[in-house]
Amino acid sequence: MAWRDLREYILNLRDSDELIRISHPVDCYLEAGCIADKLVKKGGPAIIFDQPRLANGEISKYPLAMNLFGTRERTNKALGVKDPKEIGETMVNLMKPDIGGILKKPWTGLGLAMQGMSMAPKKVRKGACQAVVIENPDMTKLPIPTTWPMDGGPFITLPLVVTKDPKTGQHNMGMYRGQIFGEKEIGLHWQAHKHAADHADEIGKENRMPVAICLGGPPPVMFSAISPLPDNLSEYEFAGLLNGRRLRITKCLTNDLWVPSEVDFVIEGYTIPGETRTEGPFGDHFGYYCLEEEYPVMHVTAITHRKNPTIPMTIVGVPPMEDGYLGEAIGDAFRPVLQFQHRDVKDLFLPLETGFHNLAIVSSKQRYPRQARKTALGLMGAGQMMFLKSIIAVDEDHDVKDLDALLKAVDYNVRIPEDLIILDGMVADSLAHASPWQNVHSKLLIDATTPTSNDHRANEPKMMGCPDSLGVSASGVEGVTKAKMMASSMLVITTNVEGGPRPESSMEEVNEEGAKAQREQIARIRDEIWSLESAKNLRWLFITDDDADLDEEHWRRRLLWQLFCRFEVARDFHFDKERKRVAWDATAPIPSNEGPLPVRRWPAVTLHDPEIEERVEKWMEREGL
Ligand SMILES: Cc1cc2nc3c(=O)[nH]c(=O)nc-3n(C[C@H](O)[C@H](O)[C@H](O)COP(=O)(O)O)c2cc1C
Ligand SMILES: [Mn+2]
Repeated sequence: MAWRDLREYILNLRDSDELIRISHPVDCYLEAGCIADKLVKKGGPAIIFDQPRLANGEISKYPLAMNLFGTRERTNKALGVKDPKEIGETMVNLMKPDIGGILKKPWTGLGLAMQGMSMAPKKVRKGACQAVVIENPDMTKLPIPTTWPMDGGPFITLPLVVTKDPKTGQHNMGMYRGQIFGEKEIGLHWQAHKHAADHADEIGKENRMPVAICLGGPPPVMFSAISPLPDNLSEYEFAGLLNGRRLRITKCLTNDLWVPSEVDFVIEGYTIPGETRTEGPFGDHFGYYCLEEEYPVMHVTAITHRKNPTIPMTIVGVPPMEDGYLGEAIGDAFRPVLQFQHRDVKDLFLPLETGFHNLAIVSSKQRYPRQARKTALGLMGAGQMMFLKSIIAVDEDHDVKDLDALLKAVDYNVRIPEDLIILDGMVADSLAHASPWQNVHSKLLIDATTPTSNDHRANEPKMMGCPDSLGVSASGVEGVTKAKMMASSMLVITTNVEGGPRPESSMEEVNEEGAKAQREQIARIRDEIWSLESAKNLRWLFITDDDADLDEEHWRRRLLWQLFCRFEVARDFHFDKERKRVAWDATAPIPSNEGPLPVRRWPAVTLHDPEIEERVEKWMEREGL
């Protein structure tokens, strides 16, 4: 079904018992976010705070909604699909009309044409979003949550940021968070690789750049803003396609941008080329606070809204979180498109535990030798997959979502060093705090496929594993807190790095002495384990901090997060002398410039304020949530 606006979706959630409303005051500062986090972790309902309390103690006039897309089912409902792959299949059909088929059965072509037509946005003179014009625009009056204790302030976490290409006039709508700096200033976190940053670069030094931030609106419009669309497809067209209904757009009052008419709020303004301000810290979806950086500032010139608006927001942090469901839906929706462009991709999975960009598992056709590697390399250059840190290629019939199967494939098939390909000095996500330089890191391709029968490596002898007793011997090594065999050639150990970064605080200053001691400690533990008699065939040694408990129920999910978020390929991946074994150091590193590669500031993990968390948990218990 097509959603006219956010209200219609919210009413639907209410009618299907997927929504709770809270009528007592709840603080936008930390409390609302904590409640939303607890709910999403339980697969709980969406929530509307009818009395969000602002920083100055006043109750905001506008309700705040959170967790609107916090389960797989709700995300599908918002998108109007049973499975997001339907979206990709429609796109592929539009990309390759089957002319022969259409000639035989012309009505099939009609459906396509209708879908194509729903893509063109429609200009309307007055949008619902302009029903009310706020007299003296003041961002601090909107219920915008501060979600984590060390955040630099309140952040708009579900903004639809509209800009236009200064040359072609084509509009772009991207979700880039906005930090509230004051009544009329908002930090705009568009990363260098994104379309809005491209527009900002092209505008030239003399001209102000018009910007609008929309909030709310029909869910498919919101989804469109996060979709990794090709450069030549506008989010407005895609929103029409998704919603099966042409997107209505309306001209802003104080600049010449056109914005979706049915959104709940529009914040209009401009940026001044060259003007930046320190943005952050912000607890982000890797489960860490994003490092502070310079970003442009938006100056607000008008705020308008529809009648009875709702402001939707989200909280991101240690996965699983709401954005994880959105990300999974993106993965499912765009897989058919990717497969259309990359014919060898059988399936692809980006586990939400690793923050998506840190790991992809791709199953590939492998008709000729090394085809899977070619596939994986192709993906690393495909759109936003440029941000990937590591990619594991597996056989065609491999279930990419099956973690046990993955461990088995790596254990049985990966020969070291032949099956490890390291690409140095590549594009990194701006959020990748483990990367040695901002926006630059190394990538790891692990080929875990079975060689084809015509590969010169086809008949290599089976590799040996280690005895189970290795786990016990490794626990005896000084400095090892716990050790566990993960597969016959894989061991994980945890350790405590004296003076190392702690989850609850960031480390801003370099500490060369501490960093050197850490490197020596890891090297010693690694070498002692490697020298154990039973470790001869230990191809993989994972080392991480002991804030991960290997005996805890969900230890594998936790480990996945820790191994991929605390690790930089070029710095933390070590081969033994014969290059037959590797150690993967995922201990949080102490900042330093004198090691083999720099470690920048190291951020804290997103953790709730303990007092607020306790209060929220008690309240939830009382409410039976
Ligand atoms: C909740 C959420 C928050 C996001 N925040 C940011 C952000 O602050 N900066 C950014 O560059 N991308 C952010 N993204 C990712 C972009 O929205 C995404 O890459 C989008 O495709 C960019 O659009 P563009 O290709 O038109 O630039 C966020 C995504 C989600 C789901
Ligand atoms: Mn775009």
